[in-house]
Amino acid sequence: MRKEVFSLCFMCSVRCPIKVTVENGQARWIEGNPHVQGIEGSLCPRGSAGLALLNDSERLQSPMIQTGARGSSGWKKVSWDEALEFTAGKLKTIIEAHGARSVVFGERTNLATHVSKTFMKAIGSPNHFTHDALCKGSVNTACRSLFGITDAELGMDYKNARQIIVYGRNIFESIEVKMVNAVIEAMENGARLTSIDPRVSITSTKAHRYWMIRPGTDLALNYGLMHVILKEDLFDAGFVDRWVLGLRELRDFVQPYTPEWAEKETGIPAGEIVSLAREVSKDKPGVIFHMGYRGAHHVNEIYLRRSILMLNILMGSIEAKGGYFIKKGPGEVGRKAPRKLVEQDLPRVEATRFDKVGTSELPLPDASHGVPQMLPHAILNDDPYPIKALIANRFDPLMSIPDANLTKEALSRLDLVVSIDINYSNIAWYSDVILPESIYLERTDCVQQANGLKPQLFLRREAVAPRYDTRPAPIIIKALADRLGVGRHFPYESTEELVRWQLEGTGFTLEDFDRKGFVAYADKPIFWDRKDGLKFKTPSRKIELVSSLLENAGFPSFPPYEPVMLDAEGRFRLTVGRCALHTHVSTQNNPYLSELAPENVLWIHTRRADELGIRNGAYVEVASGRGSGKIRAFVTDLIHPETVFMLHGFGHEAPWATRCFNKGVSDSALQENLSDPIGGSPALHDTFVSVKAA
Ligand SMILES: Nc1nc2c(c(=O)[nH]1)N[C@H]1C(S)=C(S)[C@@H](COP(=O)(O)OP(=O)(O)OC[C@H]3O[C@@H](n4cnc5c(=O)[nH]c(N)nc54)[C@H](O)[C@@H]3O)O[C@H]1N2
Ligand SMILES: Nc1nc2c(c(=O)[nH]1)N[C@H]1C(S)=C(S)[C@@H](COP(=O)(O)OP(=O)(O)OC[C@H]3O[C@@H](n4cnc5c(=O)[nH]c(N)nc54)[C@H](O)[C@@H]3O)O[C@H]1N2
Ligand code: SF4
Ligand SMILES: [Mo]
Repeated sequence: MRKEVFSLCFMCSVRCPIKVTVENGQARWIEGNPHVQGIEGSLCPRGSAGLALLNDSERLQSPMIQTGARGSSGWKKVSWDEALEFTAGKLKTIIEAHGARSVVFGERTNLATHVSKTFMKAIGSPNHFTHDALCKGSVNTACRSLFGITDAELGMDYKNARQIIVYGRNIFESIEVKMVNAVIEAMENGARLTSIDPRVSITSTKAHRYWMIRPGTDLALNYGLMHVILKEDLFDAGFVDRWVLGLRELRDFVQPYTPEWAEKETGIPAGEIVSLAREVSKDKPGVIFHMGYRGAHHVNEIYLRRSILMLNILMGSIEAKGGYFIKKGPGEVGRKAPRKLVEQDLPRVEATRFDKVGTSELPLPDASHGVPQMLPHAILNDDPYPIKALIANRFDPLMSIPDANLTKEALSRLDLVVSIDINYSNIAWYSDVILPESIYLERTDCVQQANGLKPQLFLRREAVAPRYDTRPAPIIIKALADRLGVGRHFPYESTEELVRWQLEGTGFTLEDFDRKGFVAYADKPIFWDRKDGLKFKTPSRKIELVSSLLENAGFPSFPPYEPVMLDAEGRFRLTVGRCALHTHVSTQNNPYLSELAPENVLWIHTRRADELGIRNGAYVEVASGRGSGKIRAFVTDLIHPETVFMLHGFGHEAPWATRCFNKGVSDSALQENLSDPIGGSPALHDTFVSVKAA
């Protein structure tokens, strides 16, 4: 028997719509959902490698309990009952002795995040966090400081853009399939792409204009651009007059930051800065200065992200065709969104969070996500109180929080580490108990509410029965809740039942997704009236360049620029990123992908390599104040001499993931655990490393 199942990819969390062809219960083929505009059959290489994940004999196959020391191969295969009893028993003991707040649940934001948030509320702990801050916390805070809404509520109309400017946003390698297709379409229609990156990424090779910027100096470039735009009155005066507060203050502030000044800091010729400002202003408002996806580079990250957004504001490219738009939800057309479990009437949890978000120490990061990189500090210092247990779901703190050695030391203090995962990830390997999740092709998931110009709902559907003894996370979490006496908040036995509960009141049914894989609340794009209809959520209801959010918390809206210094010892700034063949730390053991990209290499400039006697392809030792490793050198002119670059996600430590075990170096082993204390992101590019021939 042959069937086609519409679902959602989860080889990364972009969640592209897919169509899975299933024959006699076996998945045979995956392609992009042909009915979805902007996807039309396309998929990225990782999406195609989903079949290899499904058939992978090295992924997690049953619940496991560690019988030896943590991080040893003393794993015992156990039944679900035994694993759940063990986990719930330990949690009960910990909660009785130290209170519910001593339990932390961390996860990559996913469709079932409302389930785990409900679990934490039900047991009475404030300590749920998502990965969000690690990725783009400072982008989130920057958006709230200007518009009163988060980055997740903003979209970009790439397809109709005339100018796209990216600051390291590596569109063609750090992939969202819809965005790739839309940018290509825009370029075919004449849009111009400017790529600013200290390294010639694939995106840079496709750009009309490429600037090899000095690493860490993008903020200086933006001050220079704003100087020209304001001096030459190149901005959208109508839009700014109507919607923007603080133009005069911005004008005064950027006055000293001339393009000649910016050239000295960035290495980009003043004349080129002036010409970009003039060129883009001719195409306004169809201009996208990309706010970034991973915005986690420096300790002052929020100011870079604000400056990028301010350039868009000056171009009037907010709620404009070919610019940014505010995403519309079901409420926009008078309809109801799918329900979430957290909307139940649960008692508020008042305790301070482990990361102190919302206190005077970290007042501004988004408390609905938290700040994960604070976890090691909290555990090691019992600050604000003792933490005893961690449940990690679809998240690997050992590779995704900078300074793996520090994180490892912190985890060694915990009484319980639980992972809900699909692979022998580093965190699974260092856990006491593993609760294996069914992979995305084997499970129905919670509804995806996709707000946008047209609000829609998507659904991940079970395409094939689980190959191994695994379960969907909402079922695992409910089983734990039952054992902890809070099961009443989880009114379902299967994820299909949970979806039906979510859809009540929306006017849609589970069966409505069968036809195309999605349902839509509107047929036409909804743009608000730029004259009177824009709804910003700042206190003034306008765009606040002078930000009440920042200033009320005691932070300046426009701090003077501080120059990026060269390292006194001549070391390199470590920069990191992704490639098209891997997802973060998840896919390095995939049978197909590991073959195509088995290890990471260290990009290093030819002159610097020559000085150090390093040859292309030879092993080098790379070391920071926190860790070191051996990695092959990639000697090239295509990177700025002040920086070295490596892919994130290698250097896995679980021996049972044999294809990626010990291959390459983990960036998190080198990086220091530093943060932007205002925005909330870690500063992943503020570590210096030395490099020598190995
Ligand atoms: N050092 C360093 N840290 C970083 C970054 C960096 O570049 N360098 N990048 C940051 C960014 S941008 C992000 S978004 C985060 C991402 O951080 P993470 O979310 O930790 O990374 P992922 O690789 O997406 O997923 C982590 C885990 O999810 C598991 N997994 C995959 N699919 C499933 C599933 O269906 N169910 C379950 N239960 N588990 C699953 C994988 O096996 C893996 O162990 O990391 C951030 N941290
Ligand atoms: N294939 C693939 N696609 C993905 C993901 C994945 O894991 N794999 N993950 C998804 C996620 S969660 C994220 S956050 C996005 C990340 O997507 P992007 O935000 O595009 O980020 P990175 O891949 O981290 O790329 C970082 C780039 O910044 C450059 N860079 C380094 N220092 C500087 C600097 O000082 N200035 C400038 N201008 N550039 C600099 C680096 O050279 C690199 O090219 O990708 C998403 N898409
Ligand atoms: S970008 Fe690739 S891996 Fe990520 S969801 Fe889309 S197809 Fe899957
Ligand atoms: Mo990310």
